[in-house]
Amino acid sequence: MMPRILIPLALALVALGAPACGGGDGNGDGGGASGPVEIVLVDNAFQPTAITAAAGQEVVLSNEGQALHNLTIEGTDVDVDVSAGATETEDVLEGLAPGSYDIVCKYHVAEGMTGTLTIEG
Ligand SMILES: [Cu+2]
Repeated sequence: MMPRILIPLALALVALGAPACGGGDGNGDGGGASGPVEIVLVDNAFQPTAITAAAGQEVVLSNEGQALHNLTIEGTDVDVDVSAGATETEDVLEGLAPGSYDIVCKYHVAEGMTGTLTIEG
């Protein structure tokens, strides 16, 4: 009968489709609320610039640049510095209402280090 063949195949497909090992620019779209959302800070930009997260999802901030960077979420109290080379896990999204927010690095706004954060309801 078929199940003995189909079950390993299904597991293989799940493994291939898991976003955890890919990193980079696909975050938010398929991951649901499991695991943190990753934001990379470089000189001088957020990667990606458009970030989608679930309410309360943890955020991993990785500063891969040479300069001190920052995540400020406009209209909220969130204002987090990340030293050059540092990676920090933050629960800054807790308490944020679903919606769209502008994010900036307060040190490099003039250099265009801005983005958008969408909190899904
Ligand atoms: Cu910056």
